Amino acid sequence: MFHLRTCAAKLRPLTASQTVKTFSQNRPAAARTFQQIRCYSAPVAAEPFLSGTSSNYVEEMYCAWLENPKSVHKSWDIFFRNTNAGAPPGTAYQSPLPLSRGSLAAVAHAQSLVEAQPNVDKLVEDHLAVQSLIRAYQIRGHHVAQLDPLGILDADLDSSVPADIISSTDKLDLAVFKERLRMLTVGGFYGLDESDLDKVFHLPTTTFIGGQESALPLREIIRRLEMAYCQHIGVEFMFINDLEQCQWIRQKFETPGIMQFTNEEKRTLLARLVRSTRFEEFLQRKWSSEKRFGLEGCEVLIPALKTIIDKSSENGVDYVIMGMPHRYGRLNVLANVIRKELEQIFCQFDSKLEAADEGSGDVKYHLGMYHRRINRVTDRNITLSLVANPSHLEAADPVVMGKTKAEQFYCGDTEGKKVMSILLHGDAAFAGQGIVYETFHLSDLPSYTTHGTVHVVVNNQIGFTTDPRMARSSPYPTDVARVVNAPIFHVNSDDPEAVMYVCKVAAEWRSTFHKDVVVDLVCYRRNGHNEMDEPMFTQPLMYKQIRKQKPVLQKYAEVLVSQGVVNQPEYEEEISKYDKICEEAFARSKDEKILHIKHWLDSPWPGFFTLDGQPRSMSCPSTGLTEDILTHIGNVASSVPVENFTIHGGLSRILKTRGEMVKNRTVDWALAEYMAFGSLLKEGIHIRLSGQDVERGTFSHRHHVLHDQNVDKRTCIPMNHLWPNQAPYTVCNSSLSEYGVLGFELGFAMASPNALVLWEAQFGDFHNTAQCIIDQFICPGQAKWVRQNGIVLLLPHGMEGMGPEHSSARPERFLQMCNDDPDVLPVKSDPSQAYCSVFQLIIFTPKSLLRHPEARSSFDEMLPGTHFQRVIPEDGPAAQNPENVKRLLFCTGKVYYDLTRERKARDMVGQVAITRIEQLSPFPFDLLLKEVQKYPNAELAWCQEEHKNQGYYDYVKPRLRTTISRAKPVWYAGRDPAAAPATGNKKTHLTELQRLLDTAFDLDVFKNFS
Ligand SMILES: Cc1ncc(C[n+]2csc(CCOP(=O)(O)OP(=O)(O)O)c2C)c(N)n1
Ligand SMILES: [Mg+2]
Repeated sequence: MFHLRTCAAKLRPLTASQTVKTFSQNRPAAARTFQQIRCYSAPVAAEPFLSGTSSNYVEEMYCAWLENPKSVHKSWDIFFRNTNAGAPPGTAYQSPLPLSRGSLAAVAHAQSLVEAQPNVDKLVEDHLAVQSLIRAYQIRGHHVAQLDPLGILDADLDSSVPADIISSTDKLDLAVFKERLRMLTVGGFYGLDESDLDKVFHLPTTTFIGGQESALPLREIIRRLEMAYCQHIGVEFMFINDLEQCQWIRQKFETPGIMQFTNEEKRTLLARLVRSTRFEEFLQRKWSSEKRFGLEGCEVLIPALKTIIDKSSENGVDYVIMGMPHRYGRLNVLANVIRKELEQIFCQFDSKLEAADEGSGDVKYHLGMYHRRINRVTDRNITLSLVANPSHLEAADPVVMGKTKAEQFYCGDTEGKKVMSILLHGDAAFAGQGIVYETFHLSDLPSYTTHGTVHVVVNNQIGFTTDPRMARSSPYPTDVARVVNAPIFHVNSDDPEAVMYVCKVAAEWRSTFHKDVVVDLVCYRRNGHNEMDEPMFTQPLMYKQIRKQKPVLQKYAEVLVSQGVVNQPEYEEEISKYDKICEEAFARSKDEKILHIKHWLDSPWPGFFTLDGQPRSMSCPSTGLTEDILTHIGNVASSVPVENFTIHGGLSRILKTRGEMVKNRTVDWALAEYMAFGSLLKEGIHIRLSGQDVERGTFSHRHHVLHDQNVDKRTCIPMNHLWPNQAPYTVCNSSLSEYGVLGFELGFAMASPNALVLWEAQFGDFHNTAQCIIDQFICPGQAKWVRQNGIVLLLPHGMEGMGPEHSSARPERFLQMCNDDPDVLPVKSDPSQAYCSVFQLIIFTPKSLLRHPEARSSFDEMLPGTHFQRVIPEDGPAAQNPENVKRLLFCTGKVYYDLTRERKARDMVGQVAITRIEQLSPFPFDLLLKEVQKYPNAELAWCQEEHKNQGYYDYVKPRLRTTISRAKPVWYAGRDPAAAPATGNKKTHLTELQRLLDTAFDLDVFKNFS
């Protein structure tokens, strides 16, 4: 708009013939875009009709006049001639003139021109009014579209008709229509009146209602606008700030007769509705007292999804990843969209079915699915995957996106032409859950985009028992999608053809612009929240109407029969054919005695598992690297591996220090991370590190992305310059989201077992805004869905006097989720025998230790033959004379450095041994037993800097006691219990620290308790 206004303001007076020549040389024949060269010098403010939306229209007229002065109305011709003849700005037609704008002479001159052409004013105003009217329909027509199949609630929660639309909610009632027209015209919003209805108006290029016509009578303009925008489809798109995209949508919805279906398409639609409807009826007949969260009231969802998939397949997509809640017909989607064998679904209703897999398993409507088949409409292969999900509505959204991104990444689909996602939402959840917003904000970020998701909202106008008028503040449940400029197509789901049409357009939009799009299926929920629930308690009027509502299948069948597209026997035959399919599958389902959850995997990892479903390898190979490799990675990490690249002076110093460390054969944490990543990349393992500010590192220690100080956006990732055939390294700063981004990375990690996907929290405590992903997916995912996931969480943790925030990554919570039994000593001490849900996934990373001079390792500790050490035993003087040791302190993390400093200061290196536990879960019972046995005269104490009710104590103590068969007490040296993770007062922090060190080294302190 700004652009057009500016252009219009620059129109310069030229004679028509002069300008036509220049103009036609400067633009392609068909294009009707405005060329800057044609400039009209009047400032916008001087021509009131050039303000707002009218400038488009005047510009149109001017273009037409330049090409052929006779092509416009005589009044326009005169107006432009007056202008070009030198009528001062604002005086060519204006009446009355703002005195402040021109000289009295100019006013007099203009007045004479206007008087010479008395109809000009009216004509210009009328054309502008018509243009405004067209635009009003495009912007607000959806507010009067007939979207609610029940006809009782307005989909936008507002029953008023926008003031600038000449529509009536009862469009067939001419009297109402006339009254509305009168209200808008008499005295008028538009200055039009009834006599104008038969006048012919030129149409601007911003509308397609004309089809082949460039002008139409006003009556027909209104009728066509009503057809396009106020029937069963409400199109919300005018907030999109891209002209091409707006034109594309206008063309799809305004072109007369564009919504046509062949008889074949209608029959396919009917057949799909038959399947959708009869599937639910079949379940209802067989298991009338079971919850199934059926689709009744939105049966059109199945043909809608199939249309999106057909159309996308036609456009080259061969893998569709879907996410949906447990609700509205998930089983139906599995059966009729993904095409899971019906007997596999039906057998799950059998309460005697035995579970074959370890773990908890999950209810049938949470399980995922992966299926490759031929798309019958396009005859192309298509893979469909429905991601398993928890009850937590919308939680699967970012997971689906992440998986989609990974599948695109691994098949080189850089533009999302082959792999796409479809997300289903409920109206209440879409509006209410913040994760929806977080996920939308990932949609256009370079390292997170999946190049467009098709969102389908099952808008049954209720959330459990809550009326939408109490559940959201936005007009539509879909308003959240506006933040990413996604077009939103609201559609009345009792009009199946309208639904199919918007789904087709949505799929085309995605394949044309590779951006998100929303289909809002305005429907109803025939039953209660589930099939057992009584909806009349809370929605009496709505449900009175629903009881009267004819099912959509019946309605559509009647329409097609009346059109002669099918006849009644054909329709009935279609029904009995599908019923028979269901019955036969039901008979077969009785043979299923065992439920294998692994048959419900959404992301199979071919080759990773044995036929029994066990991972092929659980050994922990040596992690050592040769000196050459260590040196090579170290050298790359301390250099800028591209030419003519200027880095910041401070960074040069950091890299120089790294280089010196490499010469001295030592590593700090950042360099060690480089070594770890670099060596995996060498082995062909893709690594993706994502999170807030991970490229540099929150603590400015990492610097995996170098920035040229002279060229905007020129960056270098040295890690990608290690070896010619290495795997790619992806490191990406994320949006400021934890829930969304962790979910996304979890989804990314689902796609392949041969990748290392890491998510780093800015500070460890921020993980709790992503708690749902941890509690519902990471921890129980394997138990519920037999689905492994290799995601790694890096959580900066440590008590450093920074206050209650930023101190604790809450290790106690992760440990509480682990399922190794504190009271059972594993029979074999091999860690691979221990089964744990959050197995080696959570790493509590350091902050101050990143720069601690003692937190360094030598290359020697990383050479071939070295392994990850689950426990680092005491190796100082205490270990030389273990009988003399009075106390064996166990600890983990950074408190070790405080303990060793204090021990040295107190000259107790021979009396107190300190053993570090590096892997808390699975608990290293075997190694700790050896440690305890080594120091027969030592008291045992656990030391931690976290408060007593936090940290590791509650986890470690019972396990240590089991290790030693409860032969001795395990004492505690640490802070008292507290509600906050840390004090905000620096002095208190230091006092607390000193107290815990005093306890740790006071050899008499526990005497009174024994
Ligand atoms: C995060 C979350 N909060 C609460 C619930 C409980 N719950 C289950 S369904 C439902 C209503 C959902 O309404 P809507 O999104 O409109 O979907 P519908 O049930 O109407 O299909 C609620 C609140 C849940 N499953 N997830
Ligand atoms: Mg709902």
